[in-house]
Amino acid sequence: MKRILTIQDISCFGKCSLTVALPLLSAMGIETVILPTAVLSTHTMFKGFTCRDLSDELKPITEHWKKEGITFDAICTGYLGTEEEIDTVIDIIQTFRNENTLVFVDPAMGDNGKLYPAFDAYYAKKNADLCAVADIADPNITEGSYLTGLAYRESYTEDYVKEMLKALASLGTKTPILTGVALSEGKTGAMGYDAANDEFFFYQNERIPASYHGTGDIFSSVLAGAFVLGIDRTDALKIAADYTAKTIAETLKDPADPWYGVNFEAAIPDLIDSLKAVKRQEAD
Ligand code: PXL
Repeated sequence: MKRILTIQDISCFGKCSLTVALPLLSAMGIETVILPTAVLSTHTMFKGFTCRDLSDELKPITEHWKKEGITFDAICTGYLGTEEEIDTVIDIIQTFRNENTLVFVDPAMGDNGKLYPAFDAYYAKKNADLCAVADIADPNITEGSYLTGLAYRESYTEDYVKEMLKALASLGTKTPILTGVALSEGKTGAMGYDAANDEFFFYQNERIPASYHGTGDIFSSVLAGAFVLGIDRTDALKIAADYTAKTIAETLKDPADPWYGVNFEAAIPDLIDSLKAVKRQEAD
């Protein structure tokens, strides 16, 4: 069984970060080890959320793991809290990585041209250091623009996306993947760039005109899981994008759909079916 370490916060209520990563990766048949960086009452889109930073716990926890000889096939990071925490996480990655470890970074810090309320430009710059040690990093266009310094654009061409991917690769990320890439009317997709082979890859599906919190975390968890299972990169994008779309579609079925997160639970059987289908196809 593959074993993944996921490092991000626990927002107790709100369906994002660890409360989606753990169930989804487990459902994908991957042993999932969690390292909570902070515990919040809710995610930061609620007013008045509480937050207890757990940075001081990260070193003692990981030192214990090291003594126990615990290893990981992949290390994934998501929403982190502070610049110091990013430094600690980079240390943890360097301590546990070997030549076979997949390091997957989701530099979660903003959307729609803006950083989340807790972050500023210094935090964004620090995230670029984290992306520098990543095999795969999957920012959206907003995050990509903060990471690379390229101007944020709401409408853009394929050349802009490719330029941003190359700029992300020059930070050090081996395979950057930009999410929320809209290149045709009514579609949304993700484009990746394999810097070593100078190859782009792309998958898009129908854009559902609704936006919910936590879908970026869902996409990243499933994508990281698919890569760690050794699934081909374009199939991995398809599995993650189609599952994320399905979670939104399930949410929209409910007339009292909650704004704070999606009904990812109802779509888990679809995720498992799509994994089985890809494995059957790869076996043929
Ligand atoms: O979904 C990203 C995320 C994760 N964790 C916390 C957040 C957010 C986005 O706002 O607030 C605490």
